Order: sequence, then C-alpha cells, then structure tokens
Amino acid sequence: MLRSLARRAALPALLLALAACRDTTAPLTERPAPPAGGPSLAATPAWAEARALWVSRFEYDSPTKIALIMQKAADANFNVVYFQVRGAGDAFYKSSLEPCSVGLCGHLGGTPTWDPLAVAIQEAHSRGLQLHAWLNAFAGWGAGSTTSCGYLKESDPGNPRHMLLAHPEWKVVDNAGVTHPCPNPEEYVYVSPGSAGARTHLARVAADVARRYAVDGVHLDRIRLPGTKWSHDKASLAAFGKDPAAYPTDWANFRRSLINLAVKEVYDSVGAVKPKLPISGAIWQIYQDKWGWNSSQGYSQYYQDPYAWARGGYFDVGVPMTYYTITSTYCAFTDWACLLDDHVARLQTNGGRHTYIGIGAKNGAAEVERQIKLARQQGAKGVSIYSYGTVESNGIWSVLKAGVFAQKASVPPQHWKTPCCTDIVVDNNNTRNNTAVAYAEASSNWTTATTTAGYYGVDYRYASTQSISDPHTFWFYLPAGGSRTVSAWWTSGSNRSSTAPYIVYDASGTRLATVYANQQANGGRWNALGTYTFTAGWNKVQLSRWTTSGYQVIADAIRVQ
Ligand SMILES: [Ca+2]
Repeated sequence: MLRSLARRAALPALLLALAACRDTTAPLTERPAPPAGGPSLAATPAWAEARALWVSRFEYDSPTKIALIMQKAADANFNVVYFQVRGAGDAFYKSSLEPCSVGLCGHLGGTPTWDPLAVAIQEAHSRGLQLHAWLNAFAGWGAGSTTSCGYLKESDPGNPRHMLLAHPEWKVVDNAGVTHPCPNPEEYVYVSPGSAGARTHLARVAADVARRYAVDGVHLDRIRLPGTKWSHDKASLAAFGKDPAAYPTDWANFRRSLINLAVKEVYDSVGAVKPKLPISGAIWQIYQDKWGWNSSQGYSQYYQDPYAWARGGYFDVGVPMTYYTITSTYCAFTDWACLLDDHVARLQTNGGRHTYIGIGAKNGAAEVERQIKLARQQGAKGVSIYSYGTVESNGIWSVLKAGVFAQKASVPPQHWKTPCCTDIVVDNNNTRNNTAVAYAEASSNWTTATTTAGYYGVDYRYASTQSISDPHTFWFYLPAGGSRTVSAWWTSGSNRSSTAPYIVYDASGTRLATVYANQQANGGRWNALGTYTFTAGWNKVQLSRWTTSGYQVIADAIRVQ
C-alpha cells in the first residue's frame, strides 16, 4: 500500500515529462497500466520469458548452416526457435504425406538426402533451445512468379504427390468463380479451409510431425484466407447453403468459423499424439482496427480470429506479426506499443493464453531492445523476433546478449496443459516458485531470515505485528474454479503471534475467510487453514501483520491441494 501510494504520487510528474516529448497537436492517450488481477508483472523475473526466433526455410541450406543458426541463437540467450519446414504443401523433412520441397531436393517430390528438421532438433536441443516446427497452413503453392509456379510438378515415382495436383478443388475461388491463379499478388495459391479434405490433410501433417519428431511445439502460419473476395469454392458454398451476396455478415462469420475449425482440428490431432505440445500461430498484426487507422485487419479481411481460438481452448500462444515501431504518441497510426497492449489484453488477460509479441529485426537494435523492455513491462509472456537473417544483417545478436537478454530465461509453463489438481506450493522465495502458477509478494518491511530451523525451501520472511495493512501475499493460479484445501508452513517460537491472520481471497478479490493461526507451535510442517471454493485466475492468501502487537508473523509457504 505504502509503495503504491508513492508510485501514484510520482505519476503526474512523469506524465508531464512524457508530454513534453510528444507531438502536442495529437491527442494524448495515457498508456494503460499492466493488467491487474495478478501479481505485479513488472516484478516477474526475466527467467520466465519466451524469446523466440523465426528461422524461415530460405535461411538455411545445409546442416552446417543450421548448426550455426542454433549456436548464434543460443549464444544470445534465445530459448525458442520457430523453424520453417512446410512452405506450400511440401516438406523440408522426410514425409510420406507431402513431397520433398524444391528447396531441399532441387525439384518437387525428390528423395531428400538429409533431414533439416531432424538436424535442427538435434542442434537446438544440444544447446538448450526449444525447436518448434513452423508450418504454413493454407499456402498451397508459391505464386510469386511464373518460375515459382512452374515448379509445381509430379513427384518422382514412389514419393508423395503434391496436394494441389491430387486435389485441385481445394484451391480458393473468388466471388466471380475464378480459381486462384498462379502467379498472383497474394504470394501463394491458397487452399480453402472449406474443404474438409484440406483441413484433415493439414491436421494429419501437423500430427505426423509431432508424432515422428521430438519437436517442442507446432507453429502455424498463413492461417487465413488471402482476402475478402475468397473463397467461393464448391465445398464452402455447399456448406454455407445460402447466397453469400444476400447474407454478407453470415458469410464472413462462416468463413471465420472454417478457419477456426481448421485450427481446432490441428489442435485436437496434435493433442491426441502429444497432449502437452503447444500450438502457436503467427497472427495478423492488427486484430481489429479500433483506432481508426484505416489499416488491414486480420479479423474482417482475412477471417482470422485468434481470440476465438484462445477462448475456445484450442490455441496456446499467439505470436502477432507486429513489425511496426513505437510511435511518439500512444496509439498513433500502427503504434507497436498500442498493438502490444491490445494483443496482451485479448489473448492473455481475456483469452487466458500466452502472447509472444512479434518484433521486426528490420527496425534495428535500439528499437528491438526498446520493444523487448516494453513487452516485459506490459506483461507479455514472451517476444518473437523476425527473423534470423535480419538479426544477423543488423548486428543485433551482441546487443541482445549484452543487454535485454544478458540473463538466460526459461519458457513460461502453460498451466492449462497440466491436468487438474496438482498441488501448488507458494514459497516466500520466488526462486522456488513456478511463477506461472505461484508467486509471492511482500514489501521491504518483511525481512528474509534463516535463523530458526524448520523452514520450507531456502528461507522465510518475518515482520512485526502492528495495526498496519502490509500483508505478505501468496498468489496462486487456478485454470478453473473449484474447492481446494489451503495449508500454511511456518517456523515456530515464543516470539511468534498466536493469532497470525491468514486472509483467503478468490480471484475476483472476494474475501473467503480469515483464519488465525498459532505460530508459537506446530512449526516445520503443513497446518491446514481450511477448504474453500476458489475461482479461475489468480487467487491469494495474505498473511496480515494486523493483530495483537509485540510479536512476529512468519511467512514461509502455503500449499493449495
Ligand atoms: Ca520458505
């Protein structure tokens, strides 16, 4: 309380200082505070932060190059690599479902002489990096030039045939009934999510990679239609069953539902093989343009709704392709800071999933560093930098290593991937906590000690009893509400309070109970405080100092079962 008052007093001066730097003709919008309702995010230790690096299929061409990429990523303390192995219905790995890519075999459908995915996994894992298979979802074939279009050919005998040769009817069709041509301005001939066969094929490919390779996740890209006039293919029209022109809103919602379904089918198929494998997706930089930017929007122009995927429980990490810069005015045109807050609010605070905010290495080292710091401050679970080659050409490795990535970090655990009801212990010392689900918070009036034996973990904290609201807070996260038994651990002694007040709250801040514990006895063990009905989110137990004066209260650990 004292600290937050001090922070509030300092705020007007800070705002004035900021305002002085701004364009005074533009409306001043105050940056919102980091999301409330959980432990203070600014204090989240740097070691619980995803640091992903995108490595596209154009950025590696040999085992040696892959080893070099992983070495550089590991040296700069990245912890996740999104390694692209499916570009357009082809494979940069050994597959019996899709033909070997032109990039790997020299022509489509050859027999690979080496396996980039297997090499990447080994080189990443030997350096402590997670390796996620990056798969383009609805990119059917490269359509940037006639040359690229000409590469779509029958495979060598005995090798899998390309999906667009086997199923030309999977291609998207526009509102005039024209099938997506090659070449075209949308970079790829797109596949329609309205074809059940196309969706199933994508889910099979993803599950096949998850089953046969030791990947740490599946990362989808191009999870969208190429634009508003697509896809009037037969399967989509038949499933819609109405005239799209007469029902434009329904038609838009319907196309979004097809993309949603495709993501869910991938999620379920991969989940059936490896339930804990995270499914992430590169998502459009702007979900909905609520700022009047007159800019492109994933939701209404590409029928991409990652927020629905998160809320629906079939998506784990949204990775927005936000390659803009921070503008001098908050939420000015394509302000990166504004988009960061929007994605964190939608996917994390409301969606209950994680956001690794995208950062464009093309903007240079200083901007990359600034964005990483802001992402951390605003509570994003991680960052993802695009891409390897640009980090290299812009000389960003050393800046990261010497600055924002100087300390190693681990990828934040995804609590919803863990089955219900594992015990949660919240220790007073956060180095002992899984901070995805357990977090301790206390003012500096609480002293850390190891004087009395029998403490839980590596130490405990104590404070004198006084008529003061300065509690020690034990936060714990529950993915779903339910009944839990709470126990407390302390070190006992004659100077302890016999009425140490533990106050129990649910995630909405409703006080469930106050329990007075006698800390003069029963130290060095779990003591049940009671069983309460908690809610989904960050619940808490506070040990207050507000009781009979002249004693100490001991904050050591609590357990939730
Ligand atoms: Ca402890």
